[in-house]
Amino acid sequence: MKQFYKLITAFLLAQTVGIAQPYGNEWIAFTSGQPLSTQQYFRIGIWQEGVYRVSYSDMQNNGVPVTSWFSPDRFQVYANGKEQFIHVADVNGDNIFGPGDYVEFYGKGTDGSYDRALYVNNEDQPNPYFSIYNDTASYFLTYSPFLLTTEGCLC
Ligand SMILES: [Ca+2]
Repeated sequence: MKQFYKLITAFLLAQTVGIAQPYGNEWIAFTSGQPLSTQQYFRIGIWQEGVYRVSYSDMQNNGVPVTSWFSPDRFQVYANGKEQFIHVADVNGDNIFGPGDYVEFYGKGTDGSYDRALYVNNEDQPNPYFSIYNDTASYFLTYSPFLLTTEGCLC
């Protein structure tokens, strides 16, 4: 009977450890206990290094609900699970994200860092600076329902 309890305990511990593993989507804003995010995320494919500008009209033409995304200090851009530094230009200074305003961020395409895990020996990777699967990195534009500080924390 002791063996049975040990087996059950080991099984429960294994499940607890399995649940505690990160999924890699911790950067997505979920409400506790809800399967869907509370925020909308719009993917921007980036394949070349540079500074990118996403204007009000770009957003409007691609289905971003800019009429409800009106506060310039709530935009966020994520890449590889990390929030990126952005510049939000409120051209007319009315503190409303509207026509003529834009969001800028630095972006670059993929490199071989995610491919590295596929090789037993790192030196077997053909080129560490390029992915053999995809040259386009995914950046995600979102709008926080909360007011953000300059450090990106929720207030
Ligand atoms: Ca404005």
